[in-house]
Amino acid sequence: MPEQPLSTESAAFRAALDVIRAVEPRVADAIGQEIADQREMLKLIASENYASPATLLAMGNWFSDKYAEGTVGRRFYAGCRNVDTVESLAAEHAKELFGARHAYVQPHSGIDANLVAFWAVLAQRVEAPALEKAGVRQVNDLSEEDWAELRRAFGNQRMLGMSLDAGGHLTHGFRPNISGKMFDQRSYGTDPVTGLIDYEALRASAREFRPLIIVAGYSAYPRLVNFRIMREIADEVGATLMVDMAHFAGLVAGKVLTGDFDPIPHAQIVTTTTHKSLRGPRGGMVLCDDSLKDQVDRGCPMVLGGPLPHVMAAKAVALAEARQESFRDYARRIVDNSRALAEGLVRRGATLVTGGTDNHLNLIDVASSYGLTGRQAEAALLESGIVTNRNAIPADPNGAWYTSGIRIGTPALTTRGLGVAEMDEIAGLIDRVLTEAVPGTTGKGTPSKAQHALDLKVADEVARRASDLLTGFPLYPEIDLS
Ligand code: DSN
Repeated sequence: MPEQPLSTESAAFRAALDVIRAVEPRVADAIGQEIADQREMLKLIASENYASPATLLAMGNWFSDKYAEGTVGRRFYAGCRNVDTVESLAAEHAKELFGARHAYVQPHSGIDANLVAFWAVLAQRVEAPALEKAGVRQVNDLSEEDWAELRRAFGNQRMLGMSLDAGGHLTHGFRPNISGKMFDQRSYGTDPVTGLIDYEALRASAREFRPLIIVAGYSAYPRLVNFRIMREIADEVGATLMVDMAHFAGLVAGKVLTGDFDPIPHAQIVTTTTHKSLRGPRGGMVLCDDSLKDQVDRGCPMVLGGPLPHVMAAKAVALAEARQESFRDYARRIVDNSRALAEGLVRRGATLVTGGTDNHLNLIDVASSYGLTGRQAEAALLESGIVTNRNAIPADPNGAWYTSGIRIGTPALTTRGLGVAEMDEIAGLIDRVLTEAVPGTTGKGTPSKAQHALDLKVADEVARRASDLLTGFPLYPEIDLS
């Protein structure tokens, strides 16, 4: 057989690893091991994906060395013309892809994007009126007394966000996060029977609490959110609607979520990460209407350090990819796969929070289905070659650390090309492991929420089957590092 010519991608990554290996071989080895591990594992973490080689390569270059505080054409440093090019490209692609009026692509992560959004709203709704009242243009011109009053006002604002156990996110006003220290937060939950957001309860809570900001969006809610109703409620109580679409941005980009379920036409401000279902580099982004554009553009230096131009370059590449027709097909397949996984699990007797899914994720109630905590289930699945994460479920009897849920998502496996038939088989593998696993005991023989026991033979058989299944769907088939 004649030897296959080396692909461009293989040559590029091999050369990069050779250069790294010459300086610190252990780093090169760890990078090589990471792709080997990812190729072997059945990755069901709902917030992870596999970025394209072009996206990955766009991050490893000289842009990393450049400071570029400010915005396009208005930098605090000289020599930013190439950074301006990639930042403009990323923003243009984002605006076109999502139909947004304005895009700010500098946030380094989801929390950064949320902080930019919170402070943009605070600047618009709290700071601007205070400046106007004092008859000055900027905060440096305020008297000490007026400044002290404004700082008190910043610390005295309210936010309404989804509760953590209903699937909300720590950065939506919870105490361990800075957002909870900034805002007086109240949560909305889900209906105890259906598990769905109860919009009338939310409306009643908003009427009573009168928040400055209502945050919609989630990291573990398996259904759709009606952003038209959320905006109606926000308008009624004088709140700004902010949507954190980090988890489902890929479904918005791929036009699976449209109309009432597309946040862009309804929210004044939308944040996202770029690395989850959107399949870009690790990072964040803010989209907004014209009313908040100027405040959002002050994200750096307001809450961000200098932008990461190498990551903005990769965002531009990934967003260009997401504008291709094939991305719509990808987004549709994510949801088809998620539904197939749900059906396979329910058919085998598992209980899912809300009974199923409309998006990219499912939440298995492993306590009522299998008598396990989330932590035990997560460990048993990992032993069997299936990577998931534990997650609280509504009114979780095991609390936020051990939890009673396992969250599973399909963006990553869909990127590898797995389809609904494979999802049904994976549901069978998950069900087998969780049926066979039993709660363990502590060293003193008392029941443990952390330990579990699983027959090694079962774990091995499942891991082997998972690995065989993945062989038919190679990860990065164009990259050969051997
Ligand atoms: N870590 C992300 C997730 O897993 O949902 C959110 O921050």
